[in-house]
Amino acid sequence: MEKICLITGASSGIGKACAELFAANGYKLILMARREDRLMAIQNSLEVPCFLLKADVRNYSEVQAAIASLPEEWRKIDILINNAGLAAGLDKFDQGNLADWEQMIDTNVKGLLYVSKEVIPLMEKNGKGHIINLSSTAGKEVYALGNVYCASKHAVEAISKGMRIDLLEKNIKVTNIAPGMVETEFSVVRFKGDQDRADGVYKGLTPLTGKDVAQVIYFATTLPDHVNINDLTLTPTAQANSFYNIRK
Ligand code: 8X3
Repeated sequence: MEKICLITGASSGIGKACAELFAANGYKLILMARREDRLMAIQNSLEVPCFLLKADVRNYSEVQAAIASLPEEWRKIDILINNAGLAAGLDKFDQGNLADWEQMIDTNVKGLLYVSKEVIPLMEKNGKGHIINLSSTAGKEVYALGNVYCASKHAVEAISKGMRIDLLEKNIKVTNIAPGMVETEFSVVRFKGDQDRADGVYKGLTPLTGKDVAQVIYFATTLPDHVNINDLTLTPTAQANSFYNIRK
């Protein structure tokens, strides 16, 4: 039977890798992101039906309008991957940039809430659903200079736990996925385009790729109806947690 997966932040990184993997497994995709040109390029590269939603998850009215615009045949959403998120800056707390803080909290926390709020009623109507929330090892431990980014991912962890409890009666699975170092645009965005600094984050070790994370996410969706992965942390083999890794 045809299944539909909605992915936020689908234009790059883990989101794009999920789009490719779920498409390869026959899913129809609803791809949400701000960058429509990128979404169109992804759509053109995939061989499954895609519905594109140009929306900024930070803007509740945009999210509401986007989900409301889905035609009837696209409203039976089986899987929601709450992937949109970012880190902005790596500064001492007292030197933190207010715009960075707001961007992280608005995207990583409020964006996830907004999209979930609009999609859950569709899953409820469908009698089941699966929400995958992208947290991070930064949601497990707070590291130096990570302050607000770590806080936003700790919030994702709490939201995953809360959703799992409150959505029990709606038969909606909630899976929290916490990757460690993944080489995507993540660090380039965090360091505002400083590619050398971004490269330094992964120097001397083999980081995860978006595809690695997508494979784990996909696996979580292949389990029988009565089985759920609540929480899963994955890191490169060379990384133990936020604090310890080995570089050559
Ligand atoms: C990304 C992992 O270590 O940069 O969420 O916080 S880390």
